[in-house]
Amino acid sequence: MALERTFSMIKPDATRRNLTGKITAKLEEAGLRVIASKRIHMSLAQAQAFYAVHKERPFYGELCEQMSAGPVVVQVLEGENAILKNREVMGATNPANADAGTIRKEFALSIGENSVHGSDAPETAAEEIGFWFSKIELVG
Ligand code: RTP
Ligand code: MG
Repeated sequence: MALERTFSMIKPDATRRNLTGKITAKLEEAGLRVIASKRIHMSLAQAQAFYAVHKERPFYGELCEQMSAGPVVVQVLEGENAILKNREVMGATNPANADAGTIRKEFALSIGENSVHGSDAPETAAEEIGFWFSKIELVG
């Protein structure tokens, strides 16, 4: 299979606890390569725009507040089957349901403060990468 790219974000609950390196190591150990990375503190408006797909969901307000409450690390990951592979390393949305060894099992605090985000399909991956990165920032 050809190399695929996906978007990943280390969320404020994880940057707050200084887990950027540990989480990135798990991604790299799974065979994913970080081809772009930056630490940002998004505004509430940016969080609302990024998560617009969830705007009708009951957790939308809380999610946007949490995502803009502290720094995040946005990354682009490259590898074979990167989208699915990243979802596997992340584990289930709710850490209580996440498999042993996954990022969320090891680090997540709750279903909301679950340490990482990862794109769920090729279309959303392209959209989310384009939301935070310009083409010249991707160094594969
Ligand atoms: P993500 O998009 O962040 O990679 O996570 P996901 O696909 O596993 O979860 P999704 O259903 O897309 O939800 C996006 C994020 O919203 C928060 N959430 N809170 N309180 C709740 O019931 C609830 N459900 C979801 C989580 O932070 C989740 O990652
Ligand atoms: Mg999702």
